[in-house]
Amino acid sequence: MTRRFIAATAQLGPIARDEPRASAVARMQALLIEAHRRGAELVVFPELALTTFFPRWLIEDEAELDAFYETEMPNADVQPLFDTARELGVGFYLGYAELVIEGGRKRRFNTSIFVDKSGTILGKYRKIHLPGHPEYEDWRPFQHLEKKYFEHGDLGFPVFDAFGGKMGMCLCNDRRWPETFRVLGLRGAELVMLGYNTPVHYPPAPEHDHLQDFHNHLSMQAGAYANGNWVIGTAKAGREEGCDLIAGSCIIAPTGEIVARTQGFGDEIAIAEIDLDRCRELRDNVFNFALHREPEDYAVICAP
Ligand code: CDT
Repeated sequence: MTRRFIAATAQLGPIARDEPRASAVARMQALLIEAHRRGAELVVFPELALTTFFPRWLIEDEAELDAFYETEMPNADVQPLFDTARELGVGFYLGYAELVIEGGRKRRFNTSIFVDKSGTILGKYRKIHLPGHPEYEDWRPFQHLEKKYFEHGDLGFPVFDAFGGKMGMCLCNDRRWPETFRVLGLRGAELVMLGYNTPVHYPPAPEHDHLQDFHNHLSMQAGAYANGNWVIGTAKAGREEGCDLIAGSCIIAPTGEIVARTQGFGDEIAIAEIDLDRCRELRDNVFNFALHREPEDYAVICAP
């Protein structure tokens, strides 16, 4: 089986608070059709791609909050994206807010799925590194309430087989943690897909605002290089409900080089050919884990 294919990062511009899911889905269908026209067999959409980034607000009304979550996947709103992808034979990664009832209580996760070319959900990931704060903080110009609205993901960092290789997923803040990529790398991931919503303004350390794009690419390029895997990172970008989100969606080779990236802040794709065999350039050499890792000296990393 060939281990070469064309992939696309499918960046979304802002999604308004009152924008129906059908509109977000139609925008993603258009991107997927364009990606397919340019030869792509795999498309990566952003984190929380069906709605606005609602953790920027304190939402006290439970029904209002619940309306941002999906209780089944696919559902009637998202089915058209599944149908188009299956008809065109394109696999995709999609981030969304997930609400499940377990043991009689609501559980909320920041989730991503990977859907193969036949429309089957092959993999699911629930975000592990939840940034922000658990309660309303009135000094902030906008909130980042992921710690209030989501539970810590309970699926670990799973790796699954697709496109002739091993695939992994993570979400946004996870990319800043080397452990994310190393755990996926130790499990053999050759391509890591991730979506992000990253505000330009970081209220606790505004002196870093001008570094947001740099830190975004630094994290993903380091994750690719130090583990010898491809990375596709996709933004929800632009001025969303008055909050500026970075763009810079990209495809990164195992060498750490950005081989494709978006140019603007709106709906846009960038494509590149992925050759999974290129992972060996790193994995057989400088990052040959079996030969060169020294785990007996790393114990502190796993201590709580
Ligand atoms: N969505 C997400 O994880 N965003 C964070 C924002 C910075 S931390 C408040 C990120 O790591 O990009």
